[in-house]
Amino acid sequence: MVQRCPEGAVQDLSQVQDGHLDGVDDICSLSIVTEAALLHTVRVRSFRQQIYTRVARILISVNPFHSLPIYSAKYLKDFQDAKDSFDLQPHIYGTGHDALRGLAEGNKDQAIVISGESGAGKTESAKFLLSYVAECVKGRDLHGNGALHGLEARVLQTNPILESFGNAMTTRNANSSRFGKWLDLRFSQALGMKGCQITSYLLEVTRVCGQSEGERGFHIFFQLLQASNEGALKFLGLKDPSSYRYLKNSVLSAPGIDDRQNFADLRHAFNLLGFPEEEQMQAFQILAGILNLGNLEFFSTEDEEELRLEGDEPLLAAARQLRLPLEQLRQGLLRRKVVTGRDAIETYLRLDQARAARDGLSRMLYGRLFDWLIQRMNDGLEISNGHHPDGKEGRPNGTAPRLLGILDISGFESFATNSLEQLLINLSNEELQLQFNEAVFKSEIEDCLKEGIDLGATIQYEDNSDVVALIDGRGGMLDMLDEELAMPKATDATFVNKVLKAHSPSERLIVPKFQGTVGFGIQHYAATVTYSCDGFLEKNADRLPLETVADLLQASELPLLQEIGQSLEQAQRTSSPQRGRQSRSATCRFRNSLRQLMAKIQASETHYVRCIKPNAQNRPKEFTSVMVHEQLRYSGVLEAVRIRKQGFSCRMLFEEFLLRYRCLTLLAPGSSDRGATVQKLLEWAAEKLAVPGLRLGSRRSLTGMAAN
Ligand code: AOV
Ligand code: MG
Repeated sequence: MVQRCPEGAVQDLSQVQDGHLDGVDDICSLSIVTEAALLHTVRVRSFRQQIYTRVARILISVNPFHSLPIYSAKYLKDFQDAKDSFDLQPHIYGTGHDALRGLAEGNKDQAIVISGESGAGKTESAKFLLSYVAECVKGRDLHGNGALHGLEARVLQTNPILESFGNAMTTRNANSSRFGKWLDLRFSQALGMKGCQITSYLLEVTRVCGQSEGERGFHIFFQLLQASNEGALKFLGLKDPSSYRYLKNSVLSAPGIDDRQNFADLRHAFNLLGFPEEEQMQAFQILAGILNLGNLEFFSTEDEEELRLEGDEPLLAAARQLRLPLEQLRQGLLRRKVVTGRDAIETYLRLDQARAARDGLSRMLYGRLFDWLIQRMNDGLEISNGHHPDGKEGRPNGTAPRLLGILDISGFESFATNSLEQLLINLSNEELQLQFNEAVFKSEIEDCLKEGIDLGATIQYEDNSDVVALIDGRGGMLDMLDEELAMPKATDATFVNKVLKAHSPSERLIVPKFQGTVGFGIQHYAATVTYSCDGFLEKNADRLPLETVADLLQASELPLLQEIGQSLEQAQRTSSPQRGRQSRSATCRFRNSLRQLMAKIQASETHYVRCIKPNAQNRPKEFTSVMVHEQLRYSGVLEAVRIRKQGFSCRMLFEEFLLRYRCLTLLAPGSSDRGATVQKLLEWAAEKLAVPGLRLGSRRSLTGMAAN
């Protein structure tokens, strides 16, 4: 759980001054900004159902937990028609407006980074943004008949598919995204939509085989079980959730989630995106196959010489749904080849190995199915070719597509037990926070320094580069985890010992209190999280669940499984042994994709949406000040306000300044040197008008940075 500050720290409303009480649109317009004023403004506004507040170009969004009438066609039109989003109330459509304007005017690609803890409203924000963008650009390259043209409508239909397969109920959020996504929207020069590519990050496949108390498996399983009672899906032979080991401990229904309706929406989306009926059925068969695989149980013969299956029914059902040769599946699950010298002998797996292989196969099938869905959607959303949005290409001749990226990743997480998945999710949140710090704070300080204005100690922000280095730097935790792959005797415990030895003492690394604990704590930017490292090595090695899995899947009668089998075989063939296991490790792949993502964001003009969860119970009209304060603090919003104020937010070129205030030069005659004239004017203003804090930059590219 995120650490909270004491209630008293944010209750001191004596800090809130007159004129602050009415909840301004843009926090930066307050004359004096205190933490209390910021918190108060956000609170007043959220009770007025004004869930959005601006901090310059950062948008704060407080989850209302009930639907609001602020996303109607009227709102859409108002923003579409607006010249400047700042002319209107702060709104997520305003962020969309700014990004589209950036695309239309500038040379840079645009990125919208949405962050916030689990349940804060990131995914909903991403959906509102996407609908806004789709509506704004509809028909621009065609003849603009007022309806959403095919591509824009299809891009919107990726949501029901991604959410059915990638979202699940957690204790934090009934519709929690269990993967991260980056949408790369591509536009022509005339801002007509030309394509969309989805990149996904870290689907939480462990959820397929089991869930923590009070949680649910992926929505799609429950949708399918409901729908398979009737009509076309009866052939799947599915029963109720209690019949399946993988769903037995799941909560059955998620509040606010209508599985039946969502399944209808999924089918509609599949059809609209051009998934043929046979392919849809194959995807459902794979899901049914996974549920049946989960019911396989093994036992050893008394002499422990052999491993057998307890009852053939689940195996028969799994083989039937996956269209796999029965005996090949059975043998694949029970035996493996051991190479000794030149000979290879077949042995039975141990009981625990067989169970791990069964679950590994299920997870792999689900993960590959998800990747395949995204690949198929991307193929169908690619209109023109010749450019792939990998972020490397510039726009040299002005004709290449313009890119707008929208990022919605899993929010910062801290559960009762945290594993490698949480470490990687939290690392991605750390990297984003670092990027935000660099974009907002460092560049501000550097700009001021260039002008010879030393902000000294006035600007302090929580620099998290040391946490990023601890986890992701050279010789950091993840490097060490990869190194363990090459060590024959390595265990999770040896890994933890090495980490503690190499990196402690450190403010960021917390050594476990009890000896023998295989884990450590990390003081993240948002909170301290304790990680249990059991299984880190195995997860990182990312071994194939069965040696024979590529052959087995290619023997299936389902073309989709054959395709997955072929891609597995190809990956095996192309992975070079010289580069070693480390280059294939799960964390290595993740770190590469994270680097690519950060490079894309860095190369873009970035707009930030900071989502705030106002209470832990997901209730409307409840605002827990301590919780909100903490989120405003760790997300850097408080510091962003301060820096804006202290960092001399008003800037003008000498020429502009003199043009605007020419009349004053009559009162305070200047010299031929523009800088000197401006300096004189400022001194005159400071004395006569009692305006404090006007300063001049030494490089004279600015008139100075006039405080407030
Ligand atoms: P998340 O994406 O930030 O969590 P969601 O976007 O799924 O959070 O929001 C959680 C729930 O809050 C939604 O299912 C809605 O019920 C409600 N909600 C969010 N934003 C709005 C809004 N603008 N208007 C009305 N209701 C809203 V996670 O994926 O768990 O990190 O990982
Ligand atoms: Mg989400």
